[in-house]
Amino acid sequence: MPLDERIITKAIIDRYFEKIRGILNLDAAIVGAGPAGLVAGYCLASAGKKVAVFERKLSVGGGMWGGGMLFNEIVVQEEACHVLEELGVSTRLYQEGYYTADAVETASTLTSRCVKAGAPIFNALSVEDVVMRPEGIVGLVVNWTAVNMAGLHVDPLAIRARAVIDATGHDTEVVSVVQKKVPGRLKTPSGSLEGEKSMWSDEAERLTLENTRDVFPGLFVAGMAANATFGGPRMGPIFGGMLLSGKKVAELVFAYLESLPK
Ligand code: 48F
Repeated sequence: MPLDERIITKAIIDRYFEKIRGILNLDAAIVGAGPAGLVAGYCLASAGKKVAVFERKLSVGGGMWGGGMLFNEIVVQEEACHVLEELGVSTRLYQEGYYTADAVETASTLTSRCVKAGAPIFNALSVEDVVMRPEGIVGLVVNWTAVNMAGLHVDPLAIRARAVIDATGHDTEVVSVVQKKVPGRLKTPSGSLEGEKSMWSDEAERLTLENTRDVFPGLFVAGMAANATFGGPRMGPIFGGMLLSGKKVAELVFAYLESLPK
């Protein structure tokens, strides 16, 4: 069969626009395709919610690919292994309580399960602001990462979402934006972003789960962003807290969506 470049071009344009037109009105928008965001996307889409993930980089998977210091293995504690098993990632017992997984297998499998569950991922798109109404956050403002990198003066576009999840990791970018717009109004002890503390794996993993919650009307935090928002420490290359946080935020957002008027 002779190939026609015009059809190839049209196929890509048609399919992309079909995909992006389908997510202009979401139940939940997830910012950041790291472990927390991917698990949240998988869980919410599996529960029947209309959800999409927005990732600034071309590659998805966040901080998983390089394991610890580029040794591409990750550690997961026993309590979180069931999340990897549910999603089809192989784990190996290292010593009692500690399991390891191949970082590349983990990143690629979580990505695949998220998309196949029905949560499309829009990569190379940066979330630069939120859409706000008196009742809270009702969407995201997005632009091409390439536009931002080039410093081009180009207006962004907006996406509606009944709930937004900040899963941007250490950057905590959505919460930072909200803090600038409405200073002192976050549901944190100080009303502001508390900031991430130095490494303490055990405490950090416990707090990641505890800190996974709503932080402003319509805005939830998950993963490392939850600790940065509420002042928890970093944990290094142990990923159980991220996986459990993705699951927990999906449950919280599901309950929140169910509580909203239809
Ligand atoms: O950093 P990341 O993997 O966040 P996470 O899911 O997991 C944290 C761990 O990787 C590790 C750790 C513990 O094990 O401390 O760091 O909490 O993924 C966050 C993703 O968000 C993207 C960023 O490129 C990364 O892939 N991101 C950040 N800011 C934006 C964004 C933004 N403004 N718009 C879109 N994506």
